[in-house]
Amino acid sequence: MSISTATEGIRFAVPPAFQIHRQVLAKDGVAGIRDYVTRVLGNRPPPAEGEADRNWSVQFRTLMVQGHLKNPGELVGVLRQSEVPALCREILGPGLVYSIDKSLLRDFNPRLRSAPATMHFDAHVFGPHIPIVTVWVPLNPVGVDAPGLAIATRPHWPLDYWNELAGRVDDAGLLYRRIDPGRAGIPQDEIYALARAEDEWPLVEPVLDVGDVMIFDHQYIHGTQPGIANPGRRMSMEVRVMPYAMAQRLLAAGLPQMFASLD
Ligand SMILES: O=C(O)CCC(=O)C(=O)O
Repeated sequence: MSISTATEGIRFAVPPAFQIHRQVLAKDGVAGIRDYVTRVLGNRPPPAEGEADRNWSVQFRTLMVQGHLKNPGELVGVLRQSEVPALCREILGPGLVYSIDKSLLRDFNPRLRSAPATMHFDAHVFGPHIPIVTVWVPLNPVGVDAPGLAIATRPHWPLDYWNELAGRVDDAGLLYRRIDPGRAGIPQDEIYALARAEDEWPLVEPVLDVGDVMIFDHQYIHGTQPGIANPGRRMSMEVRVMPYAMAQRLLAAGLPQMFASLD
């Protein structure tokens, strides 16, 4: 595939958000989620010899089905009691929900050979036409010793990969036919090679502490931060937020998923 990276000429009704907010979450609340992740993911079996660990994330919905989680508010309450809903309202407007199916917890453990998330747009989850942000919450410090995220500072970059997502929306302009999840990810080295060819380096690897959140629009490509020499274990939570009215339309069109209120 030939890659073009120009983003000039793209007009945004609302500029896609890319924000870091420091010390907005209660540290004891974050520690509670970290203990929870340790309980639900910490004892997973190691992968088979020579295999990578691909079971280092779990969706809220799966936890509910397994009986580990009665109410996703047990996890998202830490965000709801912070300024995060107001920050999301500034971006998306009033009346917000989060996805129970597509919000998740992660336990990246190099000892188990956890496979880094390759680069992707979160737009491949619901489709590029849906207004949505990811609230990414580190549960331990990331960016120096433990891998956080590598994320592009330019929406729709690389453009050809973004364009691949467009055109997969149904005729009613609502439901999105997902790219095969196995193909939705793009190897980090390919993205870093493209970045090297750019005049302005388009990737950042934010250093985040417990209590910080990163909020980014699904139009930014990102993946697990590569390149840390002896990476430490990292736990995190990612919550995908969209307008209630949008979720209602998706549900009415038959999307078999669950949402809960962020407000
Ligand atoms: O936590 C990671 O390493 C990947 C996170 C991710 O892919 C996401 O937030 O969509």
